Amino acid sequence: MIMVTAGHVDHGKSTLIRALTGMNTDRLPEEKRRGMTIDLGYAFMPLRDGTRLAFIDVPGHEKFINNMLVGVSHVRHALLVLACDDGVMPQTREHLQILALLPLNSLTLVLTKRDLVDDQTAAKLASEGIVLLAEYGIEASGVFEVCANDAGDSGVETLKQHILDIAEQQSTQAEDASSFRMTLDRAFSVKGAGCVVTGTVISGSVCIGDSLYSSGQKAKLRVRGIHCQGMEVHRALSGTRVALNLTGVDNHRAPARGDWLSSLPQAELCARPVVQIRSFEPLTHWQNVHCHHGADHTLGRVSLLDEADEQGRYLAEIVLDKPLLLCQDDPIVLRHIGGKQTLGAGRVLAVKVPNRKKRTPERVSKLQQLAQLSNPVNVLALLGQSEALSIDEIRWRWQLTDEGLAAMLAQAGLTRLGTYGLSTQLLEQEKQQFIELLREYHQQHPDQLGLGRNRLQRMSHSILPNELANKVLDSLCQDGQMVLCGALLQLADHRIVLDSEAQQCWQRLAPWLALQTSPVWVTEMGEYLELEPAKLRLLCFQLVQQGFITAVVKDRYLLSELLCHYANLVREHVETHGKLETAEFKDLIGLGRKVSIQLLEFFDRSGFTRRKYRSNSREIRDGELFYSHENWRKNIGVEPTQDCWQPYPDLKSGRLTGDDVLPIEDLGIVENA
Ligand SMILES: Nc1nc2c(ncn2[C@@H]2O[C@H](COP(=O)(O)OP(=O)(O)OP(=O)(O)O)[C@@H](O)[C@H]2O)c(=O)[nH]1
Ligand SMILES: [Mg+2]
Repeated sequence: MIMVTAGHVDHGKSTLIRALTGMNTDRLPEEKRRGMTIDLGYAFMPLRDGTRLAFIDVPGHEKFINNMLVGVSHVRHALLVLACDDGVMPQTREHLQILALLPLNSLTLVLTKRDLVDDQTAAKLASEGIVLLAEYGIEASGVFEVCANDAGDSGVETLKQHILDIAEQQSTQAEDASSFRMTLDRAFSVKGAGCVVTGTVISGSVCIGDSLYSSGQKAKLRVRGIHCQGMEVHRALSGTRVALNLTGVDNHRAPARGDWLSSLPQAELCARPVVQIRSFEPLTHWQNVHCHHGADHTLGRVSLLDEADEQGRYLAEIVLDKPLLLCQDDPIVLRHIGGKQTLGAGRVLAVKVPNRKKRTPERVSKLQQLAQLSNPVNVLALLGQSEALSIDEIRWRWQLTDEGLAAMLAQAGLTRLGTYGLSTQLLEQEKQQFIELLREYHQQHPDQLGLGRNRLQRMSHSILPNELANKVLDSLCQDGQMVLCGALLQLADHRIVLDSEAQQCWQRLAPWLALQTSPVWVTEMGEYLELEPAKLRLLCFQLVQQGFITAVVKDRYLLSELLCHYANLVREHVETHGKLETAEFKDLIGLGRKVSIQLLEFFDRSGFTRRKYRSNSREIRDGELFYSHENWRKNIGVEPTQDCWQPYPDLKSGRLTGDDVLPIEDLGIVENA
């Protein structure tokens, strides 16, 4: 457990910590000389169970408020110190404001310098203090009067017992669900040990030997030693102060205050977080502010997304000068640009923001909904309804271990698909959308096999990222709702048909083609059928798609059946001779050299054969291709007839039926298929 002090300058914070722990928190020579705290000081007190409590002593002077902010970030227990002879002063109020913005578990009011005033003044101040706390909606867990200068003061002893009681109620059990994350407030070099960093463990735990990511370092750092609450340990848990001895530090850029250490790979820095701001005074749009996040600090501007609600809370995007490493619900304390007063604090709601349509009523209302939720499970469930979140993003935003991630996804009702998580409803909705689109497409283009994945995704304007959309389509294929035909997706019940005109042409063309000994040019086909070029092209396109004919080169076709026959010859030849020379192929098929080369190159392009490097011989690459296979009819969805058949290869390689087959509108270059 960690407890932080707060209060006006010279109100006796450091003296109180010394009385409680016997340790002097003012360690810098400058602090000793001036008799005031400048930077954070640390001290430890043994607890009843043998563990230790850490105190962070903060400076009270307004000039050092930045250091105070570093000290209080992520601390859950505070001692508000009020000097009896001085009363409530500006920094008492300011520190209290800052504490009020943080999710504190306990705040204890301590009236110091009790020896300097009478009972009546002390009683008056105590009630004043309680009223002040109430102004910020805080109830003190106890009010104590001490004279910290006096070694045997009973007030100090009573306070000590109170602190021990609070510590006893806090459980510091290891949270297996959260991964390690820590903000650095100091980094220095120790002779013989090397780099040592100190800070507060915000979540998870760290062990000796762990490798950690650092926001200020490229390489991972290894933990060589750990001091937790001032004692050497093997493992440190969240809610404690630790000093880590690290190895692997880049000498060009030593770790520094404001850096983050984490066991998860760190997410991208965020330059425009969306936050819910609780503010003490009205904010204006585009107001300049100081932003304090953990031990990090930057300037920013508040871009308001809505009006303040009854409790003075705004939704806003903060446009940061320097991007910060943020997680969900992280607090960002906002101070006036002049540095004179605290404005409020923002709670991070979103780290990825759209560039446009930021203030649409739907978006604002969704953010408002999000801001109402405090339980991370509910937040994730809400987000998962309208978007697919990457697993890495979920992991980082809520700092989850593998166990924590699985539990959180299950509780939020999210399905994991590949590297994404999304709600079951959203998944169903997307599946239905794909099916509907494909159905519509089949209705409009009954002569087409179907749509390529990318085209279907583009047409659906799917909110899913490509990778995830592919997974959804895969699962639709696995469920048997869609069928993958080459590279084209079609609904399982889709059957393509040749229109009656094409059917008639094909019936005339098929016997003629069967008589041709070599591939025919499209012009020859045109002369035979007496068809105008546009119609002929459409016919060829349909016939290629159905697998009746195949284009060896642009505008030159042969029956797919004949192609399979040639493929069989190649297969047999290579089986017996180990390779096939171009000249041998020419003799095998009994055609000219030019067309033989065209055929062989077609086989190469299809992945059936491979031409050996700097040689005229070929070997088989994928022997499965170009088999005349009975099953093709089922795949292609055309009822078997005597004169129609589709070689298996096209379905497998997808070369002729894939996305590279151009849509029917581009008929001019269709033959390229
Ligand atoms: N008489 C009396 N003097 C006290 C008591 N507590 C602190 N002082 C004196 O008050 C002065 C300031 O005390 P510090 O503990 O340095 O005050 P601080 O709040 O830490 O000050 P900053 O760190 O600069 O904000 C010192 O001279 C202390 O001796 C007390 O209970 N009684
Ligand atoms: Mg001090």
